[in-house]
Parts: sequence; C-alpha cells; structure tokens
Amino acid sequence: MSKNEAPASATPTDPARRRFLNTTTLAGIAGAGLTMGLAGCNESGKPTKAAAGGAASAPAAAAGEAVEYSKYEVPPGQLDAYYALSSGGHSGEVRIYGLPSGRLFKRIPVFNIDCLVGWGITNESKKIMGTNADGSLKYFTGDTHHVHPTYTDGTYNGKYIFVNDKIHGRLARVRLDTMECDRITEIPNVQGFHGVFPDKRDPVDANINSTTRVFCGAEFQIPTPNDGHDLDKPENYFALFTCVDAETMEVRYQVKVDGNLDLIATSYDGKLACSNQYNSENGVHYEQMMTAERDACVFFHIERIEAAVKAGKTFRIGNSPVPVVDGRKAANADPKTALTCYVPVPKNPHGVNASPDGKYFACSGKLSPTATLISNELVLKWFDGGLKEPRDTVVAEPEIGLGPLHTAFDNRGNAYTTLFLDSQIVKWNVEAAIKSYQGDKNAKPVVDRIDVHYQPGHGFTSMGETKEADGKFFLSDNKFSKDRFLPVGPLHPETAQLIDISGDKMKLVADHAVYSEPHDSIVIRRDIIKTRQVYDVAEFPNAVKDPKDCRVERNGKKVTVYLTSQAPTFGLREWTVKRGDEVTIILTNHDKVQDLTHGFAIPKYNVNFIVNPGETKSVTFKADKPGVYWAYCTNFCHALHLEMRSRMLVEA
Ligand SMILES: [Cu+2]
Repeated sequence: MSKNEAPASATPTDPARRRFLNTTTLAGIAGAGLTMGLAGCNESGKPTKAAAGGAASAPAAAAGEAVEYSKYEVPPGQLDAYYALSSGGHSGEVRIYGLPSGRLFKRIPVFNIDCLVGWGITNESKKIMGTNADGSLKYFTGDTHHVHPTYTDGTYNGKYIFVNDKIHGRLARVRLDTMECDRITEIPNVQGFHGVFPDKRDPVDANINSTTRVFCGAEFQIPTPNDGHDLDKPENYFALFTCVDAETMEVRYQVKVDGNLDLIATSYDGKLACSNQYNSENGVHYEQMMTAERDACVFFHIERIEAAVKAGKTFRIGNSPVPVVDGRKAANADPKTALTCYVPVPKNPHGVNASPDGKYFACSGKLSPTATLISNELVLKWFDGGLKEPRDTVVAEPEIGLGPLHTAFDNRGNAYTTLFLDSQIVKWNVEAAIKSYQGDKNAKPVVDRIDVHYQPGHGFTSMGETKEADGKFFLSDNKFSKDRFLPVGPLHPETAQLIDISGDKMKLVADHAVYSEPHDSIVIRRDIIKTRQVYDVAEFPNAVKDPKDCRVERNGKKVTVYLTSQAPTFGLREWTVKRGDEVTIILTNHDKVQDLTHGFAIPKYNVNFIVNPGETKSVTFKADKPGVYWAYCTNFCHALHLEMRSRMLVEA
C-alpha cells in the first residue's frame, strides 16, 4: 500500500481517549472545590463501590459481544420505523432523522437564516421570526435545546412540536404536517430559557385530554425589569416559570421562583409541571452556585396557579402585560394553599423525566451519583396537606454512577440514565430502586450498563415520553465523538449512538454522526406523522392565482412583480424596474406534483428561496444596482431546469 492510500478500515484507539476525557472532566469539576464522591472514581473512570455503592456490581457490556448489525439496517427502498426529531443546538434549527438508519431527512430552520428554503429571507418567514421597524430581522441567531410534540390521550398526536431558543428566550412551534415553523413567541422577563414541555391533558377541564399549554423554564436570574437598575444587586434577581398557550402562542402567566430552572416535565394527569432546580443559593458566580448540599425539583400546581392568576393575586414586571404570581418557597409554606412544592434533591440536579406509567419523575443527580425518584401521587398528597415534608415524596434514590443527566424509560419498568462522567448508559429497575430505598438489601436497582462514546448528554427511548413507550431503542446523544469518525478538522461531529434495549442486555448497534449540536430528541413512531405533499394555492392570501395574472404593478417607488412558476418556466420572461425602486416579488408555484419544488435566486441581491408545490412566497428588496440580473431556478426541477430563468432589468 502506498503512503497516500488509506487502509480499508482503521480501528480507533479507544481506551486512551476515554481516560483522557474522564481525567480532564473530573479535574474541571474538582477545580470548583467539589467533593461529590469523586474520590471513588478509579482510573478507568468507572465508579467503584465507594462511589456508586451496589451500582458498580453490574459490569459494562463486554466489548466485542456479537451484534447482528444487519438486523438494524434499512435496505435501499425501505423506510425507517421511527422519526427522530432533534434540536440543533446553537445552529438554531431542528433536524429530522430516520431510525434505525440514522438518515438525515430534513433541517428545519427556526431561529437561524437558511438560504436553501429562504428562511429569514422571505417576507413570510421574517414576519414569523420578528423584525425591527426597518424590516430587518430582530434576531438571526438561536440555540435550540428541547423538542417536544403535542399530546392527545398521553401520546403524540402529530400536530406540532415546540422548541426553545435559549439565547433570546423564545418559543417556536413547528407544524408536523409540513415540518415548517409557523410561530415564534418571545417570552418576556427571562434569560436562558432552557426547559420546555407541553402539558399532556388539561389541568382544569377534565374533558380536554390534549395539549393546551406549554411550560417553559428560565435558567438565568436577571433584574426584573432588566432595564439597567439593580445591575449589581443579585439579591433582587430572579428567574421565572412561564406558561404559553399552545394554540395562540401567547404568554398566559409567569411564576417567580427561587434558583435556576433547568428541564421541564409534566404529569400524565395534567395536574403538575416540574423543573429540576439548581443554584438555590441564587449565586451569580460559578463558585457560589454549588455550595448547598441540596437543590430541588420544583413542582407547580397548575390549577392553583391559574386560580391565583384569575383572582388577580399577581404583579407585573416593568411594561410587561403578563401577570406574575409568587412561587418562591417562602411564599408557599402552607401545602394546602401552596402554588409550588420544592422537593429537596442532591445538589445541582440535571434533567427531570416522567415515567410512561404516569407514576414517577426521575431527577438526575449530575453532581451526585444518584437519580431521585419522586412519586406523582405523593406530590399531590403533599399539596393536599397529607405529607409533612416535601422530601417525603421521594420513593427511591439509587446510586447509579457518575454524572447522571437524563433518564428515559421502557415499557417494562426500567429506566435508562445517561452518565456524563462515566460515558455510560445505566439501566436500572424502578421497582427494585424503590425496594432498595425501603431497606431491602436484596434489591439490586442497577441491572446493566453500557459504554457510549463519549460523554452522553440527553438520551431517549422510542416513544419513551408517552404512555406508548415501546422499549425497543435508546438513542444516546453524546457530547464528544473524538475518534469515532474520519477526522474533519477541529470541529468534530457529535455522535448519536443507537442502542437496542429490547433484551436483558443493552446492545450498541449504530454510530450516527450528527452536525453540532443536538441536545435533545424524541423518537416517534412513523405512523403518527402524517405529512402533506402539496399546498393548495388558495391557502395563501397573496397567491398569484393564475399564470395569466403575472404582471408588474407600480405604486410610486414601490413595484410589485406577480410571478408564477411551472416547470420549466417562470410566468414572466423579463420585467423592468428603476434604480431605487422598492421591489416586492410574489411567486406562486403552480406545479402540483409531489416533490416539484422550484427555487428562485437573483444574483447580487441576496434573494434565494424555494416554493414548494402550490406554495406562495415573497421577498422585498431595494433595486439599488442597475443592470441585467438573471433570476433563476435553484432547485432542480426539470430537464430544462438550467433554462428556467427570467431577466430582471434595472434601469439606471
Ligand atoms: Cu425550477
């Protein structure tokens, strides 16, 4: 083999990289002056008995265990069994993959500009994203972390997914029939909007068994209003829990809380929402956020909160019209009237997830090697005055390994938690964890663990956040891929690793490379998603309804060009405007064939967008450069695609 030839395959050098990662991660955390039982971490990074108690008795899946990989292949022409809807992190978008294949189907622009579809370029998308008075985009960056669809009767109904923007505190909605963003709402008075989860049925009206509200948690505490006062008075900062109407996307109310809210989960009975809370110290510096031994999982009694809002027991922040109630611990000491319940959990927890049987919430330890299991029924009992302490709602706290972040569930009573520091997924049995907590020495909560590569963040099971959890797959979204893929320069792809959880032992069956940086996904059965292929021209109020209507209209300096597309031509072969005109081009695609999308680009004018079959879009720009500009179709449509052009003549 010559020097330039690559070998047919190369085996990545795994062990050294694992050690390096564990050492550096631990050093970083230890640098913060934390103890958290890290002394119990041996060289390989796996927890010892001292750190993880009985947890360590289950060994990691033996390397080289035979896996029949072809079982998980999706052959040419075959379709995947699941969709994975995934956030795109600081790319600002949402992605759609097929599983088990890992095929990337679509990138849905949401908070970002995307010149393929023209998101952030067309007038319609700019209106959804939000503009300044001069028509420019208010924000063109975003950071999507969590995607969660709407529910009916405890499972996905295929209508919408909601996704957060952590940077600018916005909630977006994506229609699942077109897989396009249709609404974006900016949430007032918050920064670091992180967790988002829709309700699963109405907390007040028992007849409504679908999503009507979306709950949003804010992480960063800020002065309220954040208008330049109280800049260096952190004691006056606070964070908020927000309720947004799922249909109108209007902000309904907010709840003032202690600490920082992280992830959100909702109960299957619709009564409760909760969030894992860290920084109960209310610190503004890194070191201050980790001094308390316990933070909390905060439960919100939605019916009571809404009654308080209705009764006007609210205040306003600055000019914001949104009513705010006080959900701080001190203001909610009496369980019988409390709006919130702060259940103490080990320090700086991360992630809270509801079990598909509706009984429990699992809150991960992050800085504690434990998961805390909280009973939905007992939280309601506390709110009724039937329990002395919020902590009495905890029914299990198994030691599972180092750096637990997120928990997913199967349909056989098992939980799967990502262990960031251990680079593992740990499988633990819920009933065994409860028995162990009750003192049963024979109960062994941890039943299996498997290495992932490397440092998992979120993990999710197929249909695992619904009552239709099917226990087939677990997908681990890992934060580092290191040596798992061909090198592509300093920015590595992330790894989404597919694990078969249908048997007693977890089996790693595929590595999927994903573009930075997915945070959370949901794995949804394909039969739930019903998409449209063709729009109806009449749906768009500004549609150019007939190719015969193509024309140019002038109103002073404002020129409107009415255009249609029908492969392989545009409705006008040319049009003329004057230098300095404000030009609006409205383009309706009259092709009604599935997959016959056209593109429309104008050189030197930053115009580039697509129109799907039956769709209308428009752009507005200033014709400030005289000359001839060939507007052309960018989306391959026909044998005469290259000829599909029109001339824009800009007179000097
Ligand atoms: Cu075309």
